[in-house]
Amino acid sequence: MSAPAPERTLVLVKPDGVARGLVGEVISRLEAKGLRLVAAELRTLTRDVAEEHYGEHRERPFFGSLVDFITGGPLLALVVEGPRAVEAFRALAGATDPVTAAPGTIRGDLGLEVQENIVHGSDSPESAAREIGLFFPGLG
Ligand code: RTP
Ligand code: MG
Repeated sequence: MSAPAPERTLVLVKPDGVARGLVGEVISRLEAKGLRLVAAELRTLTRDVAEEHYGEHRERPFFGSLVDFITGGPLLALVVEGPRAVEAFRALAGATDPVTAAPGTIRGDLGLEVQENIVHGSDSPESAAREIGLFFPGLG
């Protein structure tokens, strides 16, 4: 049986992760897993981009706070590639709430706050295509 075709996902090291100096830790974990970096850029999001990125949560009570947080400082945007990269990175990241995320995951090992949960990873190949287009419009 042949290996699945490589897939891409958008990973963000959120502003809390950058401020805490966890960029190297996150990149080490995904590279050790076998995922490969395709693009990387440190940037501070505009509210327009943040609201589009998290548009699915527009009606949620935490939306305003989430946009404040994600635009509140520089984040590291990464495009990562590998077999089943979307699922592979979500498994590395762990559950949304770091308190209940499994030990061994990025959130489970490194976080305590549901909003400041260090990383984002696209939740499906369709989301990945949309998010990569938003963050890196020049990418193939
Ligand atoms: P992400 O999109 O950032 O990868 O996280 P996720 O799929 O695990 O979780 P999602 O439900 O998409 O939530 C997006 C981000 O919103 C913040 N959040 N805050 N205050 C709250 O109850 C709450 N719930 C979610 C987190 O930063 C979460 O990652
Ligand atoms: Mg999500």
